[in-house]
Amino acid sequence: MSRISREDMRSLLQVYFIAGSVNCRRSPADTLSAAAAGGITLFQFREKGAGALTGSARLELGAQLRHICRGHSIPFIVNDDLELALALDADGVHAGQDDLPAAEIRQRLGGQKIIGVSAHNLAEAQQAIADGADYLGIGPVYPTSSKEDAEAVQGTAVIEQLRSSGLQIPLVGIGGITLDNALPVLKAGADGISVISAIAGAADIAAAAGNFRRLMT
Ligand code: 3NM
Repeated sequence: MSRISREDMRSLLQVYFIAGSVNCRRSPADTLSAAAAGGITLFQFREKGAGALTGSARLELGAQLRHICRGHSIPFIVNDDLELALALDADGVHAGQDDLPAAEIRQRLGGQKIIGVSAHNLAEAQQAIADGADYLGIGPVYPTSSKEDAEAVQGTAVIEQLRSSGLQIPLVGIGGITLDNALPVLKAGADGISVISAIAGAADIAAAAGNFRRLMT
């Protein structure tokens, strides 16, 4: 099987929802089901932070969320943990700069799975592309309280810089993105937005996801 095309990847990145149990006010399954019904295009299981599940509880939650994604034909990406991704037969892995290099993940996961990498500057972006990343996550665009070790806020500057340098890899902006501040991220050259709290923390999760989706059309 061959790698996902850039155009297919761009479509999937439009409304990229990330969550783990610590981000959800309702159960993670209810949260993801509502977000999927509302129109998210990609999901990442990110079980991190104080109180995050470990061991078999983490595996069981992952399997439950993977099942929900399958029911909605939404690809299921696992944050950081290659072994968990393999155990769940995830559709891909997202790696930070401190995680396994994309080249190693590609070798273990095979050619057809999706690999995303967080990048904060041109050098990291170029390395990730050389290593075989399918998309890059660029952030934090705005201040965020969802990631304890987030780097300095950079606005849309890095996205603009990567695009003006001629990079054509699919990109998603992340960090503090809401309905009110999402448009500049797209204008800067991102193919989509990635959010935790603007969907997981919304009073009406399906409506929030639907509103992001409408912004993309
Ligand atoms: N990664 P929210 S910011 C998971 O900068 C994550 O790479 C970031 O959550 C990065 O939408 C972030 O609630 C948290 O701000 C995004």
